Amino acid sequence: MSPLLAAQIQQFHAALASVTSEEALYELQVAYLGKKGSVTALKGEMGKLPPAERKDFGAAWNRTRDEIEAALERHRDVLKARARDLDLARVVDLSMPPLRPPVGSLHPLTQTRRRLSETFIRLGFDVAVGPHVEGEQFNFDDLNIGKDHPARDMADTFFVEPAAIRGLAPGDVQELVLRTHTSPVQIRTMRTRKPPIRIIAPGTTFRRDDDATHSPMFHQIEGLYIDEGVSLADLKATLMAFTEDFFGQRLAVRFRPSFFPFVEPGAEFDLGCPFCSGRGCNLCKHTGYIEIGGCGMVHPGVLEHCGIDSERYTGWAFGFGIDRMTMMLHQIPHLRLMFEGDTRFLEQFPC
Ligand code: FA5
Repeated sequence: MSPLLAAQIQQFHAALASVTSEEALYELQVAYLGKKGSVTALKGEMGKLPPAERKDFGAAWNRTRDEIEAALERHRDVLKARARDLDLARVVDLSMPPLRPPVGSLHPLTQTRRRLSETFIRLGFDVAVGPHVEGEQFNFDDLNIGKDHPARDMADTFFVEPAAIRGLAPGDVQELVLRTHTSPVQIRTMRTRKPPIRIIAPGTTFRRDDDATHSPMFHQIEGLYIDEGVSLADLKATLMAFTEDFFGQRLAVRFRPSFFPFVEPGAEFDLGCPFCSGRGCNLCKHTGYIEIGGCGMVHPGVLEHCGIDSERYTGWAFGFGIDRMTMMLHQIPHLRLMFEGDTRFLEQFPC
């Protein structure tokens, strides 16, 4: 190869090694291969050579140009890759943990219902279910709630078209209601099972109610224990064990005498407010206690309606509001928040 061309290649590679930008690379290309570039200028030298040497010089010049062009191309790729890495490093912090795709979670009420069921299952209870649309006999009559009882008032109860219902004699048509409590599941269970009976029945219930702590659609959990020699002391011990397990702390409990036609004696079950430890706060309306629901010893008349010998067996029952317990657990100020389906609210209860 001509020493002139060899010197050009050497100089070019030395200059290329210090090029760090695409602009500088373009300038180098122009300096060697542009119209007035040093390699382009050497092409003019060919005419000055003896004719016999021109062919070899021409071939060597072509090789020199090809080598320079290939080196320029390779260097351009390297610079582009370097710039891309730099951009990535600026935008993406590769040391950060990967983003998780958004995942849904169980509704806070479902979470509470499952926790309640798990707690009572651990205490030896089975889970029983009943329909939302219930006959008046199971929702009211068999629970000693007579035809003239205020609970049957149109103001409280949603009535549905009368029809025959499962579980009663064929052709027995009844007034149907959306069940106003989970207590009809007591009746369904006692009619179909023999003591000892130990069940819980969580489920949806309906009443014509609507304010900050009352909703037309709400949830209760019923508990029922029937056997020989069951006493009020068993009820108290079970509810205390449940409270400790569910709330993870020993809260004060209070039984306030109250009237429900299907229990005797009957009581309201209150819990010492877990937020203020009984000192008084907005959630417990400054009483130090929060009402959870009703309970008591199953009325002998109810046992007899279900074919259970009330001389031999006794039992207790309770019915608690799941929505209220969820409000207590999470300090939710208004019941309606739980039924609006607003994801900004629901996202606060991951599970
Ligand atoms: C009853 O429903 C009885 N069946 C409970 C019972 C069962 C007593 C077994 C004795 C033996 P009560 O109407 O008080 O009782 O309702 C029980 C709980 O359900 C209330 O303390 C409250 O927590 C909840 N509750 C009642 N109505 C609503 C409503 N509209 N919205 C939200 N929660 C409600």
